Amino acid sequence: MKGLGDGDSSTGPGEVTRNDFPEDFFFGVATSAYQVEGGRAEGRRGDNIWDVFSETEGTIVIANGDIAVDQYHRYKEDVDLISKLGFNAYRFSLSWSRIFPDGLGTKVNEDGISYYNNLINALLDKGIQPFVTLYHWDLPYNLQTSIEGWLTKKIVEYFSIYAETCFESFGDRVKHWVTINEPLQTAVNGYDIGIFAPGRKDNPSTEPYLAAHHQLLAHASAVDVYRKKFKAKQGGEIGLVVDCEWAEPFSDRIEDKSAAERRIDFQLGWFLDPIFFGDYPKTMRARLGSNLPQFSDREKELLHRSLDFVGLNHYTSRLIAHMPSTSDQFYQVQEIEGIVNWPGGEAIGPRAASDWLYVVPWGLRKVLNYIAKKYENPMIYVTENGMDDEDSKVSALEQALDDKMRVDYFKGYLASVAQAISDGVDVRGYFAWSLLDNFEWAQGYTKRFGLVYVDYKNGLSRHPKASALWFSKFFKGAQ
Ligand code: GBH
Repeated sequence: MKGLGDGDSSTGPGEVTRNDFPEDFFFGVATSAYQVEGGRAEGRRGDNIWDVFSETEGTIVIANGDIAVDQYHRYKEDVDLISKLGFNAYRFSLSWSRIFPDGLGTKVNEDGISYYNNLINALLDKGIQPFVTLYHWDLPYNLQTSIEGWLTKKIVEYFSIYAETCFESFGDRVKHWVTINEPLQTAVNGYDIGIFAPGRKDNPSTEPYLAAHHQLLAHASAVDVYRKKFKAKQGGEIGLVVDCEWAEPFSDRIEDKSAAERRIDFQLGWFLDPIFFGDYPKTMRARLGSNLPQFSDREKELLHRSLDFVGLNHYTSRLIAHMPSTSDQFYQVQEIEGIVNWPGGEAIGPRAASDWLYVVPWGLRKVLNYIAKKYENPMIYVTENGMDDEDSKVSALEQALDDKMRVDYFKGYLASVAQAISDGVDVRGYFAWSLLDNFEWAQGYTKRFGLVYVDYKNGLSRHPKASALWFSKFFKGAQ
Protein backbone atom coordinates (compact mmCIF):
# COMPACT_ATOMS: atom_id res chain seq x y z
CA MET A 1 0.00 0.00 0.00
CA LYS A 2 2.81 2.36 0.81
CA GLY A 3 4.51 4.20 -2.01
CA LEU A 4 1.37 4.94 -3.98
CA GLY A 5 1.08 8.29 -5.68
CA ASP A 6 3.50 10.68 -7.25
CA GLY A 7 4.57 12.42 -4.06
CA ASP A 8 5.84 9.33 -2.38
CA SER A 9 9.29 9.23 -3.92
CA SER A 10 10.78 11.43 -1.21
CA THR A 11 9.83 9.47 1.88
CA GLY A 12 13.46 9.12 2.92
CA PRO A 13 15.72 12.08 3.68
CA GLY A 14 15.76 13.99 0.39
CA GLU A 15 18.72 15.27 -1.48
CA VAL A 16 18.46 19.01 -1.47
CA THR A 17 20.76 21.97 -2.03
CA ARG A 18 20.50 25.74 -1.87
CA ASN A 19 20.54 25.76 -5.68
CA ASP A 20 17.18 24.05 -5.77
CA PHE A 21 15.66 27.35 -4.62
CA PRO A 22 15.54 30.76 -6.30
CA GLU A 23 18.24 33.27 -5.43
CA ASP A 24 15.79 35.63 -3.70
CA PHE A 25 14.08 32.90 -1.67
CA PHE A 26 13.57 33.67 2.02
CA PHE A 27 15.01 31.17 4.46
CA GLY A 28 13.95 32.09 7.95
CA VAL A 29 13.33 30.89 11.45
CA ALA A 30 10.10 31.52 13.33
CA THR A 31 8.88 32.13 16.89
CA SER A 32 5.86 33.74 18.54
CA ALA A 33 5.69 36.37 21.27
CA TYR A 34 4.17 34.39 24.11
CA GLN A 35 6.41 31.40 23.44
CA VAL A 36 9.72 33.28 23.61
CA GLU A 37 9.44 36.81 24.98
CA GLY A 38 8.73 36.58 28.68
CA GLY A 39 8.87 39.99 30.37
CA ARG A 40 5.27 39.48 31.39
CA ALA A 41 5.05 42.45 33.69
CA GLU A 42 7.73 44.57 32.08
CA GLY A 43 7.33 47.58 29.82
CA ARG A 44 3.77 48.01 31.03
CA ARG A 45 2.57 44.97 29.11
CA GLY A 46 -1.00 43.99 29.91
CA ASP A 47 -2.04 40.42 30.65
CA ASN A 48 -3.19 38.22 27.81
CA ILE A 49 -5.42 35.13 27.79
CA TRP A 50 -2.43 32.77 27.99
CA ASP A 51 -1.07 34.52 31.10
CA VAL A 52 -4.35 33.81 32.80
CA PHE A 53 -5.08 30.41 31.26
CA SER A 54 -1.71 29.07 32.35
CA GLU A 55 -2.36 29.98 35.97
CA THR A 56 -5.92 28.68 36.06
CA GLU A 57 -6.46 25.53 38.15
CA GLY A 58 -7.62 22.52 36.25
CA THR A 59 -6.27 23.37 32.82
CA ILE A 60 -3.80 20.94 31.36
CA VAL A 61 -1.18 23.64 30.98
CA ILE A 62 1.84 22.80 33.09
CA ALA A 63 3.95 25.94 32.84
CA ASN A 64 3.71 29.55 31.73
CA GLY A 65 5.42 32.15 29.57
CA ASP A 66 6.17 34.68 32.33
CA ILE A 67 9.87 34.43 31.48
CA ALA A 68 9.74 31.99 28.57
CA VAL A 69 13.20 32.10 26.98
CA ASP A 70 13.58 35.78 27.76
CA GLN A 71 13.84 37.15 24.25
CA TYR A 72 12.53 40.41 25.67
CA HIS A 73 15.98 40.95 27.20
CA ARG A 74 18.05 38.87 24.81
CA TYR A 75 16.79 39.97 21.42
CA LYS A 76 20.21 41.29 20.39
CA GLU A 77 21.86 37.98 21.13
CA ASP A 78 19.07 36.16 19.28
CA VAL A 79 19.34 38.41 16.24
CA ASP A 80 23.13 37.80 16.17
CA LEU A 81 22.46 34.11 16.30
CA ILE A 82 20.02 34.22 13.37
CA SER A 83 22.54 36.21 11.42
CA LYS A 84 25.50 33.95 12.24
CA LEU A 85 23.54 30.89 11.21
CA GLY A 86 22.91 32.55 7.85
CA PHE A 87 19.12 32.95 7.78
CA ASN A 88 17.83 35.99 5.90
CA ALA A 89 14.41 36.30 7.55
CA TYR A 90 12.85 36.12 11.00
CA ARG A 91 9.16 35.52 11.58
CA PHE A 92 7.99 36.68 15.00
CA SER A 93 4.75 37.95 16.43
CA LEU A 94 3.81 41.10 18.29
CA SER A 95 2.23 40.87 21.70
CA TRP A 96 -1.02 42.83 21.32
CA SER A 97 -1.14 43.63 25.05
CA ARG A 98 2.37 45.12 24.90
CA ILE A 99 1.03 47.67 22.46
CA PHE A 100 -2.47 48.09 23.90
CA PRO A 101 -2.38 46.70 27.46
CA ASP A 102 -6.18 46.51 27.76
CA GLY A 103 -6.74 45.85 24.07
CA LEU A 104 -9.12 48.74 23.69
CA GLY A 105 -6.87 50.76 21.44
CA THR A 106 -7.30 54.04 23.21
CA LYS A 107 -3.74 54.67 24.34
CA VAL A 108 -0.62 53.26 22.73
CA ASN A 109 1.95 51.88 25.13
CA GLU A 110 5.17 53.49 23.93
CA ASP A 111 7.31 50.94 25.79
CA GLY A 112 5.88 48.22 23.60
CA ILE A 113 6.49 50.23 20.45
CA SER A 114 10.13 50.84 21.45
CA TYR A 115 10.75 47.19 22.16
CA TYR A 116 9.61 46.17 18.70
CA ASN A 117 11.41 49.10 17.08
CA ASN A 118 14.61 47.86 18.66
CA LEU A 119 14.03 44.30 17.52
CA ILE A 120 13.13 45.33 13.97
CA ASN A 121 16.10 47.69 13.69
CA ALA A 122 18.48 45.05 15.02
CA LEU A 123 17.23 42.62 12.37
CA LEU A 124 17.53 45.11 9.53
CA ASP A 125 21.05 46.06 10.66
CA LYS A 126 22.02 42.47 9.98
CA GLY A 127 20.14 42.28 6.69
CA ILE A 128 17.42 40.02 8.11
CA GLN A 129 13.88 40.62 6.82
CA PRO A 130 11.23 40.83 9.54
CA PHE A 131 8.03 38.85 8.85
CA VAL A 132 5.64 40.15 11.46
CA THR A 133 2.53 38.34 12.71
CA LEU A 134 -0.01 40.53 14.47
CA TYR A 135 -1.79 37.78 16.33
CA HIS A 136 -0.34 34.47 17.51
CA TRP A 137 -2.94 33.48 20.14
CA ASP A 138 -2.19 35.98 22.93
CA LEU A 139 -5.37 38.07 23.08
CA PRO A 140 -5.35 40.95 25.60
CA TYR A 141 -7.13 39.46 28.61
CA ASN A 142 -9.39 42.46 28.96
CA LEU A 143 -10.88 41.75 25.54
CA GLN A 144 -11.78 38.26 26.72
CA THR A 145 -13.51 39.42 29.87
CA SER A 146 -15.14 42.57 28.54
CA ILE A 147 -16.38 41.48 25.11
CA GLU A 148 -15.89 37.65 25.06
CA GLY A 149 -12.90 37.74 22.76
CA TRP A 150 -13.37 36.12 19.35
CA LEU A 151 -16.99 35.25 20.04
CA THR A 152 -18.19 38.72 19.20
CA LYS A 153 -18.02 40.85 16.08
CA LYS A 154 -16.81 43.80 18.12
CA ILE A 155 -13.39 42.22 18.15
CA VAL A 156 -13.03 43.15 14.49
CA GLU A 157 -12.92 46.82 15.35
CA TYR A 158 -10.34 46.40 18.11
CA PHE A 159 -8.16 44.24 15.92
CA SER A 160 -8.29 46.82 13.13
CA ILE A 161 -7.20 49.62 15.44
CA TYR A 162 -4.34 47.49 16.70
CA ALA A 163 -3.33 46.52 13.15
CA GLU A 164 -3.41 50.13 12.00
CA THR A 165 -1.17 51.19 14.87
CA CYS A 166 1.33 48.48 13.92
CA PHE A 167 1.36 49.42 10.22
CA GLU A 168 1.77 53.05 11.19
CA SER A 169 4.57 52.41 13.68
CA PHE A 170 6.58 49.71 11.90
CA GLY A 171 5.45 49.62 8.28
CA ASP A 172 8.21 51.93 7.07
CA ARG A 173 10.54 48.98 7.79
CA VAL A 174 8.31 45.88 7.89
CA LYS A 175 7.33 44.71 4.38
CA HIS A 176 5.82 41.32 5.21
CA TRP A 177 2.78 41.16 7.46
CA VAL A 178 0.70 38.27 8.70
CA THR A 179 -2.63 39.12 10.29
CA ILE A 180 -3.48 35.96 12.22
CA ASN A 181 -1.67 32.71 12.93
CA GLU A 182 -3.68 29.49 12.48
CA PRO A 183 -7.26 30.63 13.11
CA LEU A 184 -8.15 26.93 13.00
CA GLN A 185 -6.27 26.25 16.22
CA THR A 186 -7.88 29.10 18.10
CA ALA A 187 -11.28 27.90 16.94
CA VAL A 188 -10.83 24.19 17.67
CA ASN A 189 -8.39 24.08 20.58
CA GLY A 190 -9.62 27.29 22.18
CA TYR A 191 -13.38 26.82 21.72
CA ASP A 192 -14.05 23.10 21.15
CA ILE A 193 -11.49 20.93 22.93
CA GLY A 194 -10.49 23.70 25.33
CA ILE A 195 -6.81 22.78 25.63
CA PHE A 196 -5.75 26.26 24.52
CA ALA A 197 -6.74 29.65 25.92
CA PRO A 198 -9.44 30.72 26.52
CA GLY A 199 -10.17 27.05 27.30
CA ARG A 200 -13.82 26.93 26.27
CA LYS A 201 -15.45 23.58 25.56
CA ASP A 202 -19.10 23.78 26.52
CA ASN A 203 -20.55 24.88 23.19
CA PRO A 204 -18.52 22.96 20.65
CA SER A 205 -21.23 22.98 18.03
CA THR A 206 -21.36 26.77 17.76
CA GLU A 207 -18.45 28.63 19.36
CA PRO A 208 -15.61 27.33 17.17
CA TYR A 209 -17.49 28.57 14.10
CA LEU A 210 -18.11 31.99 15.60
CA ALA A 211 -14.49 32.34 16.69
CA ALA A 212 -13.36 31.40 13.18
CA HIS A 213 -15.85 33.74 11.55
CA HIS A 214 -14.70 36.73 13.54
CA GLN A 215 -11.04 35.94 12.98
CA LEU A 216 -11.72 35.90 9.24
CA LEU A 217 -13.50 39.25 9.41
CA ALA A 218 -10.76 40.73 11.58
CA HIS A 219 -8.18 39.50 9.08
CA ALA A 220 -10.05 41.01 6.14
CA SER A 221 -10.60 44.28 7.90
CA ALA A 222 -6.91 44.64 8.80
CA VAL A 223 -5.96 43.89 5.19
CA ASP A 224 -8.41 46.55 4.06
CA VAL A 225 -6.78 49.09 6.37
CA TYR A 226 -3.35 48.16 5.06
CA ARG A 227 -4.39 48.40 1.43
CA LYS A 228 -6.28 51.66 1.77
CA LYS A 229 -3.91 53.56 4.02
CA PHE A 230 -0.44 52.07 3.86
CA LYS A 231 0.28 49.80 0.94
CA ALA A 232 0.90 52.48 -1.67
CA LYS A 233 3.33 54.33 0.56
CA GLN A 234 4.99 51.40 2.31
CA GLY A 235 4.94 48.87 -0.51
CA GLY A 236 4.66 45.76 1.64
CA GLU A 237 2.53 42.64 1.42
CA ILE A 238 0.08 41.04 3.81
CA GLY A 239 -1.34 37.55 4.24
CA LEU A 240 -2.96 35.01 6.52
CA VAL A 241 -1.27 31.98 8.05
CA VAL A 242 -3.28 28.76 7.89
CA ASP A 243 -2.23 25.34 9.09
CA CYS A 244 -2.93 22.18 7.20
CA GLU A 245 -1.87 18.58 7.54
CA TRP A 246 -1.95 16.53 4.37
CA ALA A 247 -4.96 14.16 4.35
CA GLU A 248 -4.15 11.00 2.41
CA PRO A 249 -7.15 8.72 1.83
CA PHE A 250 -6.77 5.60 3.97
CA SER A 251 -7.91 3.43 1.07
CA ASP A 252 -9.19 3.68 -2.49
CA ARG A 253 -12.76 3.42 -1.26
CA ILE A 254 -14.84 6.36 -2.34
CA GLU A 255 -15.92 6.94 1.28
CA ASP A 256 -12.32 7.37 2.39
CA LYS A 257 -11.48 9.60 -0.53
CA SER A 258 -14.33 11.97 0.20
CA ALA A 259 -13.53 11.82 3.93
CA ALA A 260 -9.99 13.02 3.09
CA GLU A 261 -11.41 15.83 0.96
CA ARG A 262 -13.74 16.87 3.78
CA ARG A 263 -10.86 16.90 6.20
CA ILE A 264 -9.03 19.44 4.05
CA ASP A 265 -12.20 21.52 3.63
CA PHE A 266 -12.52 21.68 7.41
CA GLN A 267 -8.87 22.71 7.84
CA LEU A 268 -7.99 24.86 4.87
CA GLY A 269 -11.23 25.52 3.01
CA TRP A 270 -12.76 26.90 6.19
CA PHE A 271 -10.43 29.90 5.87
CA LEU A 272 -9.37 30.06 2.24
CA ASP A 273 -12.71 29.40 0.53
CA PRO A 274 -14.33 32.56 1.93
CA ILE A 275 -11.32 34.55 0.72
CA PHE A 276 -11.15 33.04 -2.76
CA PHE A 277 -14.74 31.92 -3.42
CA GLY A 278 -16.90 34.08 -1.14
CA ASP A 279 -18.23 31.45 1.27
CA TYR A 280 -17.38 28.46 3.45
CA PRO A 281 -16.99 25.09 1.68
CA LYS A 282 -20.26 23.37 0.72
CA THR A 283 -19.29 20.37 2.83
CA MET A 284 -19.22 22.62 5.89
CA ARG A 285 -22.55 24.30 5.07
CA ALA A 286 -24.15 20.90 4.55
CA ARG A 287 -22.92 19.47 7.83
CA LEU A 288 -23.14 22.49 10.10
CA GLY A 289 -26.38 24.10 8.95
CA SER A 290 -27.30 27.18 10.91
CA ASN A 291 -24.34 26.74 13.28
CA LEU A 292 -22.14 28.11 10.54
CA PRO A 293 -22.47 31.92 10.43
CA GLN A 294 -23.38 33.78 7.24
CA PHE A 295 -21.42 36.55 5.56
CA SER A 296 -23.25 39.70 4.49
CA ASP A 297 -22.61 41.00 0.97
CA ARG A 298 -20.39 43.71 2.33
CA GLU A 299 -18.36 41.18 4.32
CA LYS A 300 -17.99 38.96 1.28
CA GLU A 301 -16.62 41.89 -0.61
CA LEU A 302 -14.21 42.71 2.18
CA LEU A 303 -13.00 39.11 2.30
CA HIS A 304 -12.64 38.74 -1.45
CA ARG A 305 -8.94 38.23 -2.23
CA SER A 306 -7.95 39.74 1.08
CA LEU A 307 -4.42 38.43 0.92
CA ASP A 308 -1.23 38.90 -1.05
CA PHE A 309 0.12 35.52 -0.02
CA VAL A 310 -0.91 32.36 1.77
CA GLY A 311 1.25 31.48 4.78
CA LEU A 312 1.25 27.73 5.38
CA ASN A 313 2.21 26.08 8.64
CA HIS A 314 2.78 22.40 8.06
CA TYR A 315 4.23 19.74 10.33
CA THR A 316 2.69 16.35 9.62
CA SER A 317 0.18 14.24 7.67
CA ARG A 318 -2.57 11.73 8.37
CA LEU A 319 -4.36 8.90 6.65
CA ILE A 320 -8.03 9.78 6.71
CA ALA A 321 -10.89 7.31 6.75
CA HIS A 322 -14.64 7.69 6.81
CA MET A 323 -15.86 7.10 10.37
CA PRO A 324 -19.51 7.67 11.29
CA SER A 325 -18.96 7.87 15.01
CA THR A 326 -16.05 9.32 16.94
CA SER A 327 -15.72 10.85 20.36
CA ASP A 328 -14.35 14.21 19.25
CA GLN A 329 -16.98 16.77 18.25
CA PHE A 330 -14.97 18.35 15.46
CA TYR A 331 -14.20 14.94 13.90
CA GLN A 332 -17.75 13.75 14.49
CA VAL A 333 -19.28 16.49 12.41
CA GLN A 334 -16.87 15.59 9.61
CA GLU A 335 -17.33 11.84 10.16
CA ILE A 336 -13.65 11.20 9.81
CA GLU A 337 -10.90 9.41 11.60
CA GLY A 338 -7.20 10.28 11.44
CA ILE A 339 -4.97 7.21 11.24
CA VAL A 340 -1.22 6.91 11.59
CA ASN A 341 -0.66 3.41 10.22
CA TRP A 342 -1.10 2.24 6.63
CA PRO A 343 -3.59 -0.61 6.14
CA GLY A 344 -0.65 -3.05 6.27
CA GLY A 345 0.28 -1.76 9.73
CA GLU A 346 3.36 0.25 8.90
CA ALA A 347 3.51 3.77 10.38
CA ILE A 348 3.02 6.70 8.02
CA GLY A 349 6.42 7.94 9.22
CA PRO A 350 8.71 8.05 12.25
CA ARG A 351 7.20 9.78 15.29
CA ALA A 352 8.72 12.91 16.83
CA ALA A 353 8.33 13.68 20.56
CA SER A 354 4.78 15.02 20.33
CA ASP A 355 2.20 12.32 19.79
CA TRP A 356 0.62 14.22 16.89
CA LEU A 357 3.81 14.68 14.93
CA TYR A 358 4.81 12.01 12.39
CA VAL A 359 7.54 12.73 9.88
CA VAL A 360 5.98 12.57 6.41
CA PRO A 361 8.01 14.79 4.05
CA TRP A 362 5.96 14.04 0.91
CA GLY A 363 2.84 15.46 2.57
CA LEU A 364 4.16 19.00 2.28
CA ARG A 365 4.55 18.75 -1.50
CA LYS A 366 0.97 17.53 -1.70
CA VAL A 367 -0.47 20.35 0.41
CA LEU A 368 1.46 22.93 -1.60
CA ASN A 369 0.19 21.48 -4.88
CA TYR A 370 -3.33 21.32 -3.48
CA ILE A 371 -3.26 25.02 -2.57
CA ALA A 372 -1.79 26.02 -5.93
CA LYS A 373 -4.40 24.07 -7.86
CA LYS A 374 -7.43 25.03 -5.83
CA TYR A 375 -6.67 28.68 -5.08
CA GLU A 376 -5.31 30.10 -8.33
CA ASN A 377 -1.64 29.47 -7.69
CA PRO A 378 -1.13 32.11 -5.01
CA MET A 379 2.19 33.25 -3.65
CA ILE A 380 3.01 30.97 -0.70
CA TYR A 381 5.39 31.13 2.22
CA VAL A 382 5.88 28.04 4.32
CA THR A 383 5.68 29.98 7.56
CA GLU A 384 6.33 27.06 9.96
CA ASN A 385 7.77 23.57 9.61
CA GLY A 386 9.67 21.57 12.19
CA MET A 387 9.71 18.76 14.76
CA ASP A 388 10.29 18.34 18.47
CA ASP A 389 12.46 16.33 20.83
CA GLU A 390 11.49 15.32 24.33
CA ASP A 391 13.11 17.40 27.04
CA SER A 392 15.46 15.10 28.84
CA LYS A 393 16.38 15.77 32.43
CA VAL A 394 19.28 13.36 32.28
CA SER A 395 21.08 13.36 28.97
CA ALA A 396 24.19 15.44 28.49
CA LEU A 397 24.13 18.66 26.50
CA GLU A 398 26.19 17.15 23.66
CA GLN A 399 23.55 14.50 23.21
CA ALA A 400 20.72 17.02 23.05
CA LEU A 401 22.63 19.02 20.47
CA ASP A 402 23.12 16.03 18.20
CA ASP A 403 19.64 16.15 16.66
CA LYS A 404 20.13 13.81 13.71
CA MET A 405 16.43 13.15 13.32
CA ARG A 406 15.71 16.87 12.94
CA VAL A 407 18.43 17.19 10.29
CA ASP A 408 16.70 14.42 8.32
CA TYR A 409 13.35 16.09 8.89
CA PHE A 410 14.54 19.37 7.38
CA LYS A 411 16.30 17.66 4.49
CA GLY A 412 13.19 15.73 3.64
CA TYR A 413 10.75 18.61 3.96
CA LEU A 414 12.99 21.08 2.11
CA ALA A 415 13.33 18.56 -0.74
CA SER A 416 9.55 18.39 -0.76
CA VAL A 417 9.32 22.20 -1.06
CA ALA A 418 11.88 22.13 -3.88
CA GLN A 419 9.79 19.52 -5.70
CA ALA A 420 6.67 21.64 -5.27
CA ILE A 421 8.54 24.58 -6.79
CA SER A 422 9.48 22.48 -9.79
CA ASP A 423 5.85 21.35 -10.00
CA GLY A 424 5.05 25.05 -10.56
CA VAL A 425 3.91 26.07 -7.07
CA ASP A 426 4.82 29.68 -6.28
CA VAL A 427 6.68 29.20 -2.99
CA ARG A 428 8.71 32.26 -2.01
CA GLY A 429 10.09 31.38 1.38
CA TYR A 430 10.46 28.78 4.11
CA PHE A 431 10.61 29.24 7.89
CA ALA A 432 11.86 26.57 10.26
CA TRP A 433 9.98 26.30 13.54
CA SER A 434 11.63 27.26 15.74
CA LEU A 435 14.70 29.41 16.27
CA LEU A 436 14.78 28.36 19.92
CA ASP A 437 13.36 25.73 22.23
CA ASN A 438 10.42 27.52 23.82
CA PHE A 439 7.06 27.44 25.59
CA GLU A 440 5.16 24.76 23.70
CA TRP A 441 1.65 25.83 24.79
CA ALA A 442 -0.23 23.10 26.66
CA GLN A 443 2.94 21.02 26.80
CA GLY A 444 5.01 23.70 28.48
CA TYR A 445 8.78 23.25 28.21
CA THR A 446 8.68 19.47 27.87
CA LYS A 447 8.90 19.58 24.09
CA ARG A 448 11.82 21.13 22.27
CA PHE A 449 11.25 22.44 18.73
CA GLY A 450 14.37 24.63 18.58
CA LEU A 451 17.21 24.66 16.09
CA VAL A 452 18.98 26.20 19.04
CA TYR A 453 18.92 24.49 22.42
CA VAL A 454 17.96 26.56 25.43
CA ASP A 455 19.51 25.42 28.69
CA TYR A 456 16.70 26.02 31.18
CA LYS A 457 18.96 25.10 34.08
CA ASN A 458 21.85 27.33 33.12
CA GLY A 459 20.63 30.84 32.67
CA LEU A 460 18.70 30.13 29.46
CA SER A 461 21.95 29.94 27.53
CA ARG A 462 21.64 29.25 23.81
CA HIS A 463 23.45 26.37 22.04
CA PRO A 464 23.00 25.69 18.31
CA LYS A 465 22.02 22.09 17.59
CA ALA A 466 23.40 20.07 14.66
CA SER A 467 20.31 21.04 12.64
CA ALA A 468 21.15 24.75 12.98
CA LEU A 469 24.67 24.05 11.77
CA TRP A 470 23.29 21.94 8.95
CA PHE A 471 21.33 24.97 7.74
CA SER A 472 24.48 27.13 7.85
CA LYS A 473 26.31 24.69 5.62
CA PHE A 474 23.29 24.35 3.35
CA PHE A 475 23.30 28.14 2.82
CA LYS A 476 26.96 28.03 1.88
CA GLY A 477 26.22 25.42 -0.74
CA ALA A 478 27.94 22.59 1.12
CA GLN A 479 26.15 19.62 2.65
C1 GBH B 1 2.04 25.44 15.49
O1 GBH B 1 0.75 24.92 15.30
C2 GBH B 1 1.97 26.76 16.26
O2 GBH B 1 1.77 27.84 15.37
C3 GBH B 1 3.20 27.01 17.10
O3 GBH B 1 2.97 28.07 17.96
C4 GBH B 1 3.58 25.74 17.85
O4 GBH B 1 4.65 25.91 18.71
C5 GBH B 1 3.88 24.67 16.82
O5 GBH B 1 2.72 24.42 16.09
C6 GBH B 1 4.29 23.32 17.41
O6 GBH B 1 3.21 22.73 18.05
O7 GBH B 1 -2.61 18.64 22.09
O8 GBH B 1 -1.00 20.14 23.08
O9 GBH B 1 -0.27 18.33 21.73
C7 GBH B 1 0.65 23.70 14.56
C8 GBH B 1 -0.67 23.02 14.85
C9 GBH B 1 -1.81 22.73 16.92
C10 GBH B 1 -0.34 21.03 16.09
C11 GBH B 1 -1.89 22.00 18.26
C12 GBH B 1 -0.42 20.37 17.44
C13 GBH B 1 -1.80 19.73 19.30
C14 GBH B 1 -1.40 20.38 20.58
N1 GBH B 1 -0.63 22.42 16.17
N2 GBH B 1 -1.67 20.58 18.09
S1 GBH B 1 -1.32 19.30 21.95
